[in-house]
Amino acid sequence: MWMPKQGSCSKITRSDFQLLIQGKIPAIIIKNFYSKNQCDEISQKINSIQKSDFSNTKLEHIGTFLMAHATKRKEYFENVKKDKKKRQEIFSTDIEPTVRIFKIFKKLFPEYEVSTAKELKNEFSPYIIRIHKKGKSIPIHKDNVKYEGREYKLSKIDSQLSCILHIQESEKGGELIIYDKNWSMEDEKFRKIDFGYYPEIISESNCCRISNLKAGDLAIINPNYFHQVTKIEGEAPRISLGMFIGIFKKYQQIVGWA
Ligand SMILES: O=C(O)CCC(=O)C(=O)O
Repeated sequence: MWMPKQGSCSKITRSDFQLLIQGKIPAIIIKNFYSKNQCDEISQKINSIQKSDFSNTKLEHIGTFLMAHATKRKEYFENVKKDKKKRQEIFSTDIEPTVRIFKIFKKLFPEYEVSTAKELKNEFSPYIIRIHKKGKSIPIHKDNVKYEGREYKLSKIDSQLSCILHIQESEKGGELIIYDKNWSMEDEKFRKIDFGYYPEIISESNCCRISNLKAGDLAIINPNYFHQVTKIEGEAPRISLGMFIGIFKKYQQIVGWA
């Protein structure tokens, strides 16, 4: 069975990450990475930012993400600087997500330097918060900065992981499905014009449906494996924080970005 490795931070080992990178397990799940109270505090701050944002009543995310700026480098780094104040409003220092998530990697990969990705003097976006309301789903897709981010030095990493911190769960739906299919170039013929891939791409693949994720849980996946999020049902939005992790073996560097 293709099953996630689940446990508290102290139960996760370096070899679990090797298994994830090799596609031998679909995910690493760390339950209660944040407490329910911490998630409530974060959700309230996100709600107040949403309410004060009169320009966009359908705010679906807070933060800047690289793949929306694959060819707009200057704009990307400018937006990242502008977002800083909002990030500080949402997270007090003791629950700052880069500090918490990087700590996992610092412990398991002590010979590696761990930080937010930088290019020259520019810092990448450290994470993105997604606020997905009723009816929203994320189609079958993969994330691969080596292919999609060729304009950035980040594309030279050896391996990419994706960390998803759940801040508020939806009442129903919003499940993460990971397919046992690693993207390769020839899969591009199944790519949709806007975003994602036609379902034929995974028609013969086993999958792992992760439906037990609650606020506070951290899911780590290998995003080069096709994955999707099912339609959100019920009134409560699904709020999650996403951060990619890149591993440069040669430089013994681990970097985070969104
Ligand atoms: O929110 C999730 O569970 C997965 C998000 C996602 O599709 C991604 O990080 O690429």
